[in-house]
Amino acid sequence: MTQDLFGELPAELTRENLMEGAMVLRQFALADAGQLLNDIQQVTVQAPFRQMKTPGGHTMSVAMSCCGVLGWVTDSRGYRYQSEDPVSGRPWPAMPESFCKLARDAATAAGFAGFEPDACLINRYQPGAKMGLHQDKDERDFSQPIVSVSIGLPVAFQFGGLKRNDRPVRVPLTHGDVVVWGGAARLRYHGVLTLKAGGHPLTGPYRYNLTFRRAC
Ligand code: MD3
Ligand code: FE
Repeated sequence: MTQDLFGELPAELTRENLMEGAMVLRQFALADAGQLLNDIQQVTVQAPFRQMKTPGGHTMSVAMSCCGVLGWVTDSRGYRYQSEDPVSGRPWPAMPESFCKLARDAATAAGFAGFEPDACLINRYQPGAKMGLHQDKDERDFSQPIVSVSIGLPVAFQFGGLKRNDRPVRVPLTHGDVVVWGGAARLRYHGVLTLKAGGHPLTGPYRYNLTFRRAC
């Protein structure tokens, strides 16, 4: 039953240290995936998925929404966190309890007890969507970790170094996997390779990623 599209994945709950500060909790969110998807649906009724524009004028291939006190946005003015959804002008939807609990529990399991995210970015990848190598540095306090949750279709994640040119390693991320990035890993370059077409029993043609951050 468990996905094994990369042929070498552990089919159980395991913890692996990818690199200093980067902990992969395989299948940590598996039992919660249905609830998380329901809550993604609720959030995105209020704050629909949209493809934002980069400051350089390119439309992102990943569709995004946010929940929590702060949401991440990009437009011609730059990248930033803000408390209103620019599409509706209203505050972002509250972070569902299922999201908060998972983020806290995963952070604790990875050694970051006390993590209280104030921002959750919801990324939706369709076939062909990707995210180029970048750093997450729009947050105030880099001593706070980032928790990311993968739901639906598998993808190859790229995990690089502190310089854009450092050669990235490829890490398969599949349904239910959670990664906690903190400490020395927090400012590493990372990205997502192009999503291949497929069908997942819970998400159909999509991969979702929830990224929990302490933005301020
Ligand atoms: C490594 N999202 O939204 S999450 C992003 O799968 C983002 O949608 C990807 O990168 C996605 O900014 C990857 C994994 C991730 C998130 C933050 C990191 C990896 C990270 C911060 C530092 C190092
Ligand atoms: Fe990122």
